[in-house]
Amino acid sequence: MTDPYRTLLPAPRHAASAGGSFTFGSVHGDPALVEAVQLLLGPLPVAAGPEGALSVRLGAGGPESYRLQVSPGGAEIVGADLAGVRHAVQTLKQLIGPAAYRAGGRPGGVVPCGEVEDEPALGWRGGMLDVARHFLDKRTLLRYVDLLAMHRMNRLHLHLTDDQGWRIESRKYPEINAVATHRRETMVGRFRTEPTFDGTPHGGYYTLDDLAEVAAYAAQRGITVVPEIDLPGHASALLAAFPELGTGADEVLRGWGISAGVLKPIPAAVKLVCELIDELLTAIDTPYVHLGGDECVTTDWPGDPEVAAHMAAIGAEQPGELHGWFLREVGGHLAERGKRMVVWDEAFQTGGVLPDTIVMCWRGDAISRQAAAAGHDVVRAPVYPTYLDYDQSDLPEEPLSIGGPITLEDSASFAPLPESWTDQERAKVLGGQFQAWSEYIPHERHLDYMVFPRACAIAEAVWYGAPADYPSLVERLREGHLARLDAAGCAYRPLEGPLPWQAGGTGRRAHAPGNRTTKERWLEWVARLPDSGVVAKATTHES
Ligand code: TNX
Repeated sequence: MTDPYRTLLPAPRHAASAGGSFTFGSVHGDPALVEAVQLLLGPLPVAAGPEGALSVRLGAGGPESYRLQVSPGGAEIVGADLAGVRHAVQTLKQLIGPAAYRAGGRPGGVVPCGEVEDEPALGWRGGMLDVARHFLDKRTLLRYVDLLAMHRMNRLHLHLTDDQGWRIESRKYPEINAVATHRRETMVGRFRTEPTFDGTPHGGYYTLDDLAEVAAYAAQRGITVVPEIDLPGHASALLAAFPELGTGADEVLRGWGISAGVLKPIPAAVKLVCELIDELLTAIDTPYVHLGGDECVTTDWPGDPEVAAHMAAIGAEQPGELHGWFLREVGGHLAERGKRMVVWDEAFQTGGVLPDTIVMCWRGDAISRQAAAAGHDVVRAPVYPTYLDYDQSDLPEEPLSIGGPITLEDSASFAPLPESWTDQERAKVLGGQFQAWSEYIPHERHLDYMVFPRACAIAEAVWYGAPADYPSLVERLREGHLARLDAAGCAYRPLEGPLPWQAGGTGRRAHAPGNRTTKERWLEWVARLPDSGVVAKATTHES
């Protein structure tokens, strides 16, 4: 059997096996730490002393660091903090083997002897799930919390609203639940000119109680939920409930792309959004709220009398300034509640930021570096290679996706802290995350296929702050980690390619190689951005 200390993923900074093994069935330590261990390992009985038990305590070390020592007479976890203790338990589970991920077993197990010392390079390590384009059941979110925690990640970014659906209950405005949370039907395949639709309604939303449950479950596993309300663009769903507050949309969108459905940047819209955020914050206890700010079509704004009047009132000359104004207003509301706003990088260019705003950079290294150089904390989310909605290979069996490919090797090459940057710029990088946009990810099983194992590579890159060693990553997946994912019930993509039932076939899910975003097309587009005004986009991707 392969030495499990050699297949840990993310690979710890130091791991070494010794001979022999330790069989444990009890835990000892401070009650709060014992409780954290039991939550992750199951209801282990509490031992009177450390001998023969898994003992746990706090000790010195950097944030989230831990030491795990396993010898025949016992195992000891020393975490610098609660997060470090949890990471140690996740490492221990990997050492126990796949059985540790199966439900219904006895807590505890046999662990080979050895030691691990470990510490993350970056404090923001996460994944984004787009639950707006296709709704994911609450239980799926709970399962993704477990999958992220397994990879020692600590952020679950939920993209909760977009043109195609609003996924947050409002008790104050029930018309949102009634209207904004579902669409009549969904576009079939990829199109440019003449879309066809499936005729099947799609929708769903989380009650505030559901969101509170997900956030609490995540917090118990060391994961902070970062909710996103994407504004003022990507707002068609909200506008279906409040048409008077927007331009360019009157229904929850059925197709994809950049839509003209945007909120008017006026005080009445700010007021509504702040009320909705206050409701959301009753459910989710988080230091961060993501306000979106991406892909906003501002071309209809000057022609709208209310917007024009407001432009004049605040002395704005360009519609782009209103984009910044709107986000700063809502951001100020968040600041009053002690929350930091997070925005996509367009908002950095339009001035839609406050000094402590976190800029989540999706359009590549150059914009990330500019935001860091301007003194903003930055979260790295570059399309290439963290967008896991793109194909994983050029195999014709790959199912329909938005573009690609972004291979496992590409994801492993993710450099969150580029060497060409100055130390000061690198110091502004909080971390990075993968993105699972869901236009072409209709359900949980396909989400697993798209996200894993590329998320394993991203998890390793953000843990180290440097690209993963690809040959070693592949070896560890083959020799140990894929079996853990199997046991956890994760329907990942095998390294060789899709299983027969994961392939696109020749029907609606057929690979569409001629009609995709390729890396070349995407890089060309990004290169034109600095001169394009960015935030204003007059046309859509596809329609
Ligand atoms: C760009 S990234 C978007 C999303 C799409 C995604 C598809 C960003 C801030 N906007 O609306 O879903 O591309 O890959």
